[in-house]
Amino acid sequence: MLTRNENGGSGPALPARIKRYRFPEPVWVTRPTMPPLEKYQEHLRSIWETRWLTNNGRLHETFERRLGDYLGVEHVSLFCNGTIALVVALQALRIHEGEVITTPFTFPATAHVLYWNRIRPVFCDIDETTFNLDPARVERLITQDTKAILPVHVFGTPCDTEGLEAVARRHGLALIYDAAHAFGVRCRERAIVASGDLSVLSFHATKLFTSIEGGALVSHTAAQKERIDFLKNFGFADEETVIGPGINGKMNEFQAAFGLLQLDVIEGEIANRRRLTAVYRHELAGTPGIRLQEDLPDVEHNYAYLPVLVDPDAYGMTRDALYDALKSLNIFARKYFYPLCSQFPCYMSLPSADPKNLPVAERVTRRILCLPLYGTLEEEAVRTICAAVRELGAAR
Ligand code: T4K
Repeated sequence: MLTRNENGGSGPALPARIKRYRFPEPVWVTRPTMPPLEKYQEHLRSIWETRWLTNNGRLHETFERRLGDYLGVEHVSLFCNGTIALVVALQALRIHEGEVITTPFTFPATAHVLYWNRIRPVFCDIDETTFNLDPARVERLITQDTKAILPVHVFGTPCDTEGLEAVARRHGLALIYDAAHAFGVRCRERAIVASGDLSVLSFHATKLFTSIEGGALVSHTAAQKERIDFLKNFGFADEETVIGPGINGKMNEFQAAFGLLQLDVIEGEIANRRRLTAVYRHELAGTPGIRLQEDLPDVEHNYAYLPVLVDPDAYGMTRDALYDALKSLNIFARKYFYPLCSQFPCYMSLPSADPKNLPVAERVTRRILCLPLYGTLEEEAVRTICAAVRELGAAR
């Protein structure tokens, strides 16, 4: 039964023994990794001295090079955010009409960039375990209007890149990965962002690796990178030559400075998240109706998110009721990604958006919940969150 909870929100009335798990301060789903303030101040001083604020400054140049080294890829272009990098990725491959097959189980940006490039999104169902596009289902949706496939490595779990590559090759389609969640992920010792024709990263404040706002586009050749770099700067090749209708997608020096410093702390952040993920897995193991993702063989995961699936029958409570109950305990889990992009008013009338075509995505979106995960989260806090999850289910 839904009642008003003690914060005034709607949610289940909580038994007294569960209220003891209430945190005095909000526990957010994520917190950014902050580099040492003094080091950022040093960069600020150099920006003040040089008065070089944006447009391929020294920090931008250094960050771009060091980022490529860290990721193990040769051609990287920095961007102001991941969304504009996706827009430019499509433009770089001259995809501005027809259809692109993508997942509905993602952040709105993935579908919206297609719309902004006048492309019709075709939503394809996902795999039950990875929550990523299923290559066999993708292949069944290909028509003569299909130009590309835009998969997402959702929550940092790698797509079936070999399967998708084979489909793309068989049908002569471009393959652009939305790798917004997949910073640092490696598959059989190879960077996941080296897959496909292009891969896009996001460095938003909520991401594992952040440059406040920011993103990057990984390409395969110097010529591709050059075209991308022109397109992100209004199409300028030089002061008097504009190669095409570009946009302003440049990363500024303040973002680049933040990103550079993140490179020094990212390994520690991933290690902390790996440790906390192990605690979650241990504490929630065997909880009826709660399923966590496992590590995949041959994959170096980045532990960017902690998604759990809530089976309401086995758990005794719906995902929404659990979300509300946790909120009243000051635990701010998030329903990433609910609703599906295919359910947004702007896309729901597309034939591919019919829920009948997307049974797995429809089930996952109603059951998914991302629990708090970030490097500075205390292990004790994770144990408390897990105890609350266990007891909430048992209490029903
Ligand atoms: N493709 C995919 C698959 C994506 O997930 C995203 C972005 C993109 C493309 C586009 O990339 P960008 O253009 O954004 O670079 C957040 C982010 O805004 C978004 O970048 C991200 N995906 C998405 C998954 O999450 P919200 O609306 O959930 O963020 P918000 O503001 O509610 O923040 C969540 C929590 O994070 C807060 O409760 C507290 C914490 N937080 C947040 C901010 C902004 C902080 O502690 N500090 C902060 O500065 O969308």
